[in-house]
Amino acid sequence: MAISRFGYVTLVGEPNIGKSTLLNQLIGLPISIVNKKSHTTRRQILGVFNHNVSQVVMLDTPGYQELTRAYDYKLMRREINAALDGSDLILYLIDLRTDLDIVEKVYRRLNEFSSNIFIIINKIDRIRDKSKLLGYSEKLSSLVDFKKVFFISALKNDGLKDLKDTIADFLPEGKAQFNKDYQTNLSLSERAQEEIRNAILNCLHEEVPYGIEIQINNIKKDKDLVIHADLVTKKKSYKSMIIGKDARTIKAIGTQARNNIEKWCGTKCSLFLKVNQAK
Ligand SMILES: Nc1nc2c(ncn2[C@@H]2O[C@H](COP(=O)(O)OP(=O)(O)OP(=O)(O)O)[C@@H](O)[C@H]2O)c(=O)[nH]1
Ligand SMILES: [Mg+2]
Repeated sequence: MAISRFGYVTLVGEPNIGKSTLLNQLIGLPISIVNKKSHTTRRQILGVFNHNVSQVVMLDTPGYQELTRAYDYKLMRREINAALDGSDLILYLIDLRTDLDIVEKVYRRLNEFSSNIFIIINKIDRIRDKSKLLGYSEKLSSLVDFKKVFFISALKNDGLKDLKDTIADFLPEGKAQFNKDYQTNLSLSERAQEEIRNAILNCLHEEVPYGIEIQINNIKKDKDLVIHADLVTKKKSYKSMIIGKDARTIKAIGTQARNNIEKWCGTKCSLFLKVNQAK
């Protein structure tokens, strides 16, 4: 089908609400890493899909927080604002635990960028008593004037067909801007970096994962993929935690990241990780 509609759709919502899970489901590929810990997505990630007569450019963003003292949040807020700027449609993700006062505040901020806002209530697979959904959405309608509300489970792929159809119909008329095979703006090196970060989030805890910078020093793809990366931390104590007893932690990070990289690149991957302490 020829493409006659085109637009930018931005996913926004508090950390851990399921933005990256939804992006991956809509694109049909694990583009953006998903983790049970908060603050998984650190930068703007773009995924593209064609649906019916539309080409949809979807932007995943770091978790949006009204109140935070996190030292690097300014940077992430900049990423969120950059993604929101120029959106044709904003998908604001919440769940039944999201405080309605916060929804109202965030909604007002989003409105400064666009009045085209769909509210997406995610994780409905967790709600046994479905009547709660109705009560929540009634309260919501009395507070904010959104275009549409959807009840979905991004994890279970529930309600996504309707969402996808509605997004595709909603976008303005326009020509496709990307080749039909184009799926993401992340380079091979950036995707590898994301997988290493996800493995770090799984293998290390509390503040440690957030105090590690990943530098891809060399990436080469012939028949197989070969990656050399440094894990850089400012803290001496973190360095020994990353390595772990008998180098078990760094090995676990390497194995997990390598397996996931191999899943999407479809070839064997040799991954060499080195831990460095920044001066
Ligand atoms: N039960 C349930 N869990 C979900 C659903 N969607 C996402 N999750 C889980 O929620 C956690 C966070 O998902 P992410 O997609 O990483 O959330 P995010 O909003 O991108 O998080 P940040 O990048 O930290 O802002 C993961 O453990 C997901 O498996 C859902 O529909 N139902
Ligand atoms: Mg995310």
